[in-house]
Amino acid sequence: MAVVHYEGADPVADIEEARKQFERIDTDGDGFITAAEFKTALAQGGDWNVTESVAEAIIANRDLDGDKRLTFDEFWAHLNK
Ligand SMILES: [Ca+2]
Ligand SMILES: [Ca+2]
Repeated sequence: MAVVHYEGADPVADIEEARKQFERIDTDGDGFITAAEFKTALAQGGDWNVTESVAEAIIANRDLDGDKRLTFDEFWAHLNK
């Protein structure tokens, strides 16, 4: 299973799956996904081309309150677009 979808490619978003995915990406467990955590998660998913600035751009695209980090709500809102 893919760790992260770039553009809401998942047709059936499941909140339990999303939460597990979020917790896997949030490696320090503080409830926020940072660009660094996101980049690491993508690399673990086999996407080694993602640089920190690409990860930051993806985060910025999903970040609703502009704090450069994703909460679960922001993560989930994006999956459900
Ligand atoms: Ca974190
Ligand atoms: Ca945010």
